[in-house]
Amino acid sequence: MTEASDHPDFTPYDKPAGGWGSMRSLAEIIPREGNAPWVARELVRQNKADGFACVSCAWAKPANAHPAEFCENGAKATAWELTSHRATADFFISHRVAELREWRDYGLEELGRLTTPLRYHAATDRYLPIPWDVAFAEIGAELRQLDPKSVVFYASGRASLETSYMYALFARLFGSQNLPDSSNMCHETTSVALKKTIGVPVGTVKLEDFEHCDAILFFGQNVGSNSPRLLHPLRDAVKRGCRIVTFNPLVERGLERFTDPQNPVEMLTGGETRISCQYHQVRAGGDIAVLMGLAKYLIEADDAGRPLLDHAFIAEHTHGFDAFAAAARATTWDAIEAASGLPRADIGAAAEVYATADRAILIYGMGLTQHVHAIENVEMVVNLALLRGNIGREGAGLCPVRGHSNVQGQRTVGISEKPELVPLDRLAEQYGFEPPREKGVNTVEACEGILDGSIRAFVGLGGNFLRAIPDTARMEPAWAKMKLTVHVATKLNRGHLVPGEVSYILPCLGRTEKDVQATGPQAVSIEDSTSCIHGSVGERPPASPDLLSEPAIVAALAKATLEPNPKVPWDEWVGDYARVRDAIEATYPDKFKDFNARMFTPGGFYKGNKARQRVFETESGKAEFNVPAMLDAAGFDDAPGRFRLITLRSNDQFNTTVYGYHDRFRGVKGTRDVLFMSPADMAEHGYAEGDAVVLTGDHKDGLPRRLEGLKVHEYALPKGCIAAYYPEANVLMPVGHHAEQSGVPAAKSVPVRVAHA
Ligand SMILES: Nc1nc2c(c(=O)[nH]1)N[C@H]1C(S)=C(S)[C@@H](COP(=O)(O)OP(=O)(O)OC[C@H]3O[C@@H](n4cnc5c(=O)[nH]c(N)nc54)[C@H](O)[C@@H]3O)O[C@H]1N2
Ligand SMILES: Nc1nc2c(c(=O)[nH]1)N[C@H]1C(S)=C(S)[C@@H](COP(=O)(O)OP(=O)(O)OC[C@H]3O[C@@H](n4cnc5c(=O)[nH]c(N)nc54)[C@H](O)[C@@H]3O)O[C@H]1N2
Ligand SMILES: [Mo]
Repeated sequence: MTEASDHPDFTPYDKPAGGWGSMRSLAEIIPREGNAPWVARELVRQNKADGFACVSCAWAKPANAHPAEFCENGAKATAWELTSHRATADFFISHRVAELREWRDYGLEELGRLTTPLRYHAATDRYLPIPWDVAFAEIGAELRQLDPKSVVFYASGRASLETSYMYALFARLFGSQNLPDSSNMCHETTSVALKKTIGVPVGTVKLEDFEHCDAILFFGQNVGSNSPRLLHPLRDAVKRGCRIVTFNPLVERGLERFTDPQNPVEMLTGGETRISCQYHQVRAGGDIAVLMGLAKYLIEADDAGRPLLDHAFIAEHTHGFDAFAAAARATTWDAIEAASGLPRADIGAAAEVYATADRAILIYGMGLTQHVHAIENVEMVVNLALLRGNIGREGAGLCPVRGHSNVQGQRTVGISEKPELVPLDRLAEQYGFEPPREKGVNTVEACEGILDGSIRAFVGLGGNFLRAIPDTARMEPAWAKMKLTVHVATKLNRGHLVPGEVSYILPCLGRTEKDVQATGPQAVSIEDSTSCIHGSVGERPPASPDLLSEPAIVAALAKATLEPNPKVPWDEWVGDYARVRDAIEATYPDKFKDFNARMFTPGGFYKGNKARQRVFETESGKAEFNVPAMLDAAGFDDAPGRFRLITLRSNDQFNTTVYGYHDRFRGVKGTRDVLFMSPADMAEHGYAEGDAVVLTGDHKDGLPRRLEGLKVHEYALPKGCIAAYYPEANVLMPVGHHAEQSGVPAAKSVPVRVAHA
């Protein structure tokens, strides 16, 4: 295991992603959680039709699974959940919360699984054990005294469809639409932009499309660390002759080279597949310009008589082409080069790959969604796809790579602050109540409400909200003023350590664990990034006899808070999750037809996607071209001494969960206190490798923000762009610095200044 070290090691990693490196990494992970024998056994069940759905990312799970259908990071997530370490009642009795607040994220979660419900005891500054029934009764009593509009019901994207449906219903029966989700920090940009442009809030590709595409354009998604199982279809596509072009400020190893750890020949011969045929280090926030350049190239070549546009598709299925084409023609290459940081020739070379591909897939991640002008980023991806009819046919389409394993599914079953996305009339009829109709708060609005005192209580279904949000140092004191905080969680994290006036931690089963209820062992379900729904069965004995399942906790909270409603059979639902699935099917008959019968279909069952059929349910009834009002997504001007800070995930973390201190592909071992800076910026600003620096915020709101303790590390980045790890860098991100329209915090270009410490 790699712990933090006073003598960190920076040796550039010269090996491909996958391969022996990932095997060695696995050999490190399993012993570190003290759980060797059964983790290995469980890993074989991961992502299989009769097994459990990985708790890490949301990438698709194939029908014909590999013998080992998991990746290094999925294995870490499983080992993390199945750890033999325990955060026991005795531990909490002997540690003050103020003391634990000094620990790093890594140390807190390394304590292991929570074992018993806890209530904060202010007089001794400790979390102390409490019986479940007392916890539920007290929380219910607190909630009943609060205005429902002042309570936030957050969900991190991991809880199952069954739990999520019950949770959203609980919030609405209580009278609150305040249902922000981790996707508010993530792919909400996708949900807003795709809904507006193609009529569905999700991507259009399925796994089999990767067998037919001729080109893939990759924007701001780090496949090697964050969705490594996607490397298999990518490698197979490249072997078939598919060409991949990548746009990313950092050279990410998984996008460069890959060795398939499941392939004995590649493993033994050291064979590797070069993933990207072109790799363009775009400036952070430069993608609108890149995409405009690609579009301009195609449109002008087509104008000149080379037939590159799919005019039949454009005429039949799209709206707004003329205005967009005019804008692309009018945009100068000088402006495109300045905003993207890339030479015209490079953009032309990429355009040629796209132009000569009969079918292309466009993949993107947080590098596009977390900017002030993130919506324009995604709209530009759509524009480019529409130009060549790359939506709604085999081997082509849009592929936003989602984060948490069920983040897309939570939105599907009603966790949303936006009333128009939820069938409220049907819920009203099904459960005989009048649901709230006004918009609830999203993540950023919840932060604003906590800052101004209008939000009085926070209930969290998983996650680490207070650590994942922007402006963490500003948020913590305001957070502590809330009346009530309740966290349903598997492990202790920093968010729990800033208690409100009354605070509870409710420990739950993980997805890998056996969940036995009145009718016997239960299964749950999740939706992957490609809209396929999978059943999942846990088999390990629970980490503690005192844990409850997430559905049981949600039902008990609801019963303690709400008047009884004969139409909402909480107990029956907890006794048999199949009855929750019946209820989901009744609310969403199109998407979940025969839910119980189909949930274990190998490869998942497909929820369906109209855009894939070229039915675009937009305002105009057609797919929409959009003209961006700017070329730079950053949302602030360049100024002398102002940098664009990219906040990054290492290869050894899952969001705020830090597994260790080894960012293998970036060659960083033993530390996370790193500021990645280009050699050109180091020379210009007078920094040497290892120099200690202070970062300060440089946002137009003028509020003071500061991060100390980082050391400069030379790294290939475009000039003016620097990078540091999330969540440590979140103190520098203003709450007000978020995507317009989607509200996603703009974590991929934060305006900051750097100084010697
Ligand atoms: N192991 C592991 N797996 C995970 C997670 C994890 O933390 N660990 N998190 C999960 C979650 S919730 C999510 S949302 C996903 C996140 O997965 P990704 O979408 O891959 O998110 P990031 O790693 O934050 O950043 C993606 C990439 O964007 C690049 N980038 C930054 N700025 C720009 C830009 O302006 N333009 C372009 N083109 N690129 C840019 C960065 O260099 C980085 O390579 O992964 C999920 N899977
Ligand atoms: N600067 C910056 N900030 C970011 C990002 C970024 O790229 N840069 N990315 C954003 C993104 S994409 C996301 S999705 C958010 C992540 O925000 P969250 O989803 O809120 O955070 P996580 O770190 O995934 O949550 C980890 C915690 O979840 C709990 N947990 C784990 N498994 C379970 C379970 O099965 N049940 C329950 N009830 N709890 C469980 C554990 O207690 C663990 O401590 O962060 C966002 N913040
Ligand atoms: Mo995410």
